[in-house]
Amino acid sequence: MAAGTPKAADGGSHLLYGARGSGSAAIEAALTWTGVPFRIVEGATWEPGEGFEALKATSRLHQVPTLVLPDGTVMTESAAILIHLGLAHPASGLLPADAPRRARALRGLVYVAANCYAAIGVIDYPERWLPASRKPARDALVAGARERLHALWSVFAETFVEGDARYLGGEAPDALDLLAAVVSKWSGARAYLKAKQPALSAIVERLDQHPKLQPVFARHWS
Ligand SMILES: N[C@@H](CCC(=O)N[C@@H](CS)C(=O)NCC(=O)O)C(=O)O
Repeated sequence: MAAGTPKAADGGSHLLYGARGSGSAAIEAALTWTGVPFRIVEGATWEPGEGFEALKATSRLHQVPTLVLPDGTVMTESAAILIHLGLAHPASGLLPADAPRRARALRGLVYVAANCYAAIGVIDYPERWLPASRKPARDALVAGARERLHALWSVFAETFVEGDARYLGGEAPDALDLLAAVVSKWSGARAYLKAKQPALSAIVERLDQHPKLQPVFARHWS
């Protein structure tokens, strides 16, 4: 994967700012799934360097994933990026063609981003909510956010897992599978799901092993 400092995508390809083990894995998986050409620039808050400097010049919150479209449009927010890719590539199945199923997938994508991903932001960066001088309160905030995150995953499982479906999308994965599989990697969620929500646990583990996506996940989590 090429590192570099381009601010906009060029040559007709998407440019993904990302880092190993981060939320960029969901977008990398979606780009791989659709088959569109893309390049990766490695960089993140915790990975300073040339790539991170380019990311800082591209996106105000300096977060990954940030995707630069071939026309130079900058996209952040995982759920929005996945929805965009699904709309731009309808044949990919990232978004279901059937309107009720698509509505359900959109609901799930926003649920994961607004609830689960947001809780992880509190767990990873409590200093953004409480100053260092308030260490006991900060520790309590992290513990509470982690507990809330796990409860949010239970609500997700109870709302979005259908019977003994192979994936959240049904027989084949969709964008919701990709986001749920990646965001559930953090803050003990996979162990929690294994113990409390075995059907969702089986789905995300199945997705990890999907032949088209396994190389992406292996690059991020090996
Ligand atoms: N709302 C964003 C959250 C993205 C996010 O929190 N990304 C993390 C990595 S997984 C990040 O870059 N954190 C660094 C920071 O916030 O400084 C989304 O849904 O994509």
